[in-house]
Amino acid sequence: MRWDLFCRVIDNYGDIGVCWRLAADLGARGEQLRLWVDDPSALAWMAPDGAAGVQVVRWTTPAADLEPGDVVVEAFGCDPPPAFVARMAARAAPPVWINLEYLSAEAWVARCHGLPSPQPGGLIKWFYYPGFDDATGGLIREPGLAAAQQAFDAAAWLHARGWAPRPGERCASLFCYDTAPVAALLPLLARQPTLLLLTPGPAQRLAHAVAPLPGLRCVDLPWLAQPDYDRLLWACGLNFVRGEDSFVRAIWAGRPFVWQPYPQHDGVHHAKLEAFLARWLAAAPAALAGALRALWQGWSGAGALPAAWPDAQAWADHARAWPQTLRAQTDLGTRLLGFVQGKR
Ligand code: TRH
Repeated sequence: MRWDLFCRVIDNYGDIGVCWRLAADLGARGEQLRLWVDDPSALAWMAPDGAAGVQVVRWTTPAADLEPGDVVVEAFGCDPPPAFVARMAARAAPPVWINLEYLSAEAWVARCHGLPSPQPGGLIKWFYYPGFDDATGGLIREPGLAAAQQAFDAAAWLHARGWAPRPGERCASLFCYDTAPVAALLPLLARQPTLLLLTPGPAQRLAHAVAPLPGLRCVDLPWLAQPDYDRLLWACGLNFVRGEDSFVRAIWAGRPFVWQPYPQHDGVHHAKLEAFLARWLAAAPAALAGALRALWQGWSGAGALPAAWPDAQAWADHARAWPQTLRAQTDLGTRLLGFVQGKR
């Protein structure tokens, strides 16, 4: 099918990150996509090699005068241009129109996923919610992911980039918002010899504002292409991630991670955090669940960072085992293709 995927970059990199991830996944399955984006600048580092089947179109005002394809996806309610919508309505068989929403583990997501929203001109826009169970739109997980992870040589990859840990050092990565309590985290990490790989932006700014600590070696990373950022998550024994896309990729990495949800003024990120913690820790041993909950809450500003660190082995076991259930579910790309076929 021919797809038009609309993306407006509001802030940060998740809008384009999620859209690119989805476009590349669908393109690899033989779909033809136009990715409309108002600010494609981040793609220069995120996707320097492009992707099969994906054409990037600069979303200008007024927008390019192109004929809609078979499917229109607007990411995060970004409203395709009115003239484009008018052309959608004018087609004998209007495209299937999807509003791809933000990811949340909250229970209401299952109730809202797949609901229709009638639009002027007789069109219907369908709400598509990613999520963590079969009643939602699922999580992006491209078909080759598990095999690529299995074939990956972490030590060789880190060594080739000059980021190899010294003997006895654990390797950790940090990707966070400006609100993260990095100054309180670093002494906790320094209790064990640690190589901390800092992503550009807040992680580097905040870490460099802390005086050097014995036991902690900080290295600045450049922005990595998405496939290399994945490899970084697979290579590290501990990852701090944020937002939406890096969060999902850290789950698939099967390594211990700490998630910082995108901070929102109304505090709804705390509800998002609690909803995920409830799912993620439901089957975890009680001591581990308590320690992880306190750490994640402290990292997201719902309390102070606890002095006690979760048991490393129990955490590693949980991080490896938990995604197995999710892997047994159908991924988002497959579900979306089925959803669209069902609406055509
Ligand atoms: O950048 P983010 O904070 O994006 C956020 C969230 O999506 C949030 O939900 C949304 O409301 C807000 O944007 C507008 O975090 P996220 O979602 O992890 O996106 C970062 C993207 O950048 C992701 O696709 C991974 C990618 N990335 C790289 O490709 N290379 C890198 O070196 C790094 C650090 C990230």
